[in-house]
Amino acid sequence: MNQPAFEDLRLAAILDKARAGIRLSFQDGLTLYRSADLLGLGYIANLVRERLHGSVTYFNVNRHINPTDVCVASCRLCAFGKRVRDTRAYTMSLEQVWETAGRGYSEAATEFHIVGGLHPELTLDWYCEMLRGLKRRYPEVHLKAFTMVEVAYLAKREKLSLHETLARLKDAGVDSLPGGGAEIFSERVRRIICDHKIDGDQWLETARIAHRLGLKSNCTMLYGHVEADEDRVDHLVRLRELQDETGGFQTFIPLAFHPDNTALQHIGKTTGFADLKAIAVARLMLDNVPHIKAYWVMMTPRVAQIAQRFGADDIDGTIVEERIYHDAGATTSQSLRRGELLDLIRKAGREPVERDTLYRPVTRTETTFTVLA
Ligand code: V47
Repeated sequence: MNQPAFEDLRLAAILDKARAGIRLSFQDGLTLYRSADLLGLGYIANLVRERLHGSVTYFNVNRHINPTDVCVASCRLCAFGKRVRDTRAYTMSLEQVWETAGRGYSEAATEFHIVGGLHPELTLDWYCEMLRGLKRRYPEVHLKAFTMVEVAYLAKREKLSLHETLARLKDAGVDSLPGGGAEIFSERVRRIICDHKIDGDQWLETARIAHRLGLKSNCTMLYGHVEADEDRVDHLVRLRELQDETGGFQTFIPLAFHPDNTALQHIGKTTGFADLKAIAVARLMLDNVPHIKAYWVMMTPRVAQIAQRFGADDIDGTIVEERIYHDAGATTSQSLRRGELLDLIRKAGREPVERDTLYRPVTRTETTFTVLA
């Protein structure tokens, strides 16, 4: 069999395992993160990616909606959340949420991605009414709503179980959950970057219950701050273990820390090298998660495009309006047109496939779409 000449000789054993479909160990994960042989890592990750998805790169036409930036958590990693009394803070009315959803709707979105801060006054009923109103107005649009952190906060405030809270959200219209808020599960690191947030076990437990209720979700890892390689590998292994149990994760999205306007501003930005490595290592360690997303807002469209040759098979979508990364200094645009995504993917030699949130192919005109079951 064709054997590439790796600069890092340790990668040969990892290639053998990847070819044979043998699960990589914690130690393998460390080896991958500590290797500077990016082309070697990319070669192996691309092999796995092509085995799973051939040459296809998935994208979607979606719209982000952030109903409020008011947040009780004050995470050091975050530039988006504001105190309730902060004069810069905003909270949309229900009418504003519904109206925002419709803006940019001419290029018919198949997904609304809805996340916000932990608002101390907004009730579960308010969120359910928001969801019902969206479903009434846009019945075909998939609602990918609320991070595990928001769900757990709502459950605590309403004195309901996670199961009951998720069941009510599902009944009101939640179709799946995004992957945010996982950060890094290590307690040592969480104490520094997000000490008021639920811990890693609670994040995983919320995902477990969502999956048991039949809701798919995504998962993420925030890297490039104060975490060690061991913390990253531990995070990936814990996601992999839950996925063995539930099969509910669709997509993993590595998120590079953006330091601007956060309390961790002294930490530098990640590099393109680190971002591509995060994609490749994820593809190799998460053997049971179907998709790896190179989120173009976070990576820049240029690096997200290259990532399609380093293990990623998804590039996210049109987005229309992004706040979390732009508050933290992202210099990317807020939105890409469908045609721009097609062009980026094709110019990486990949075959673009528009998907809905559950990865079913979509055909469309400018204003309507059909999901192919
Ligand atoms: O939960 C917050 C992270 C997440 C910063 O599921 C930051 O399809 C970097 O989860 N620098 C929100 N990251 C984004 C997110 C996401 C994005 C795209 C697609 C999907 C999906 C999920 O961003 C937060 C937090 O983990 N974050 N602040 C920051 N300064």
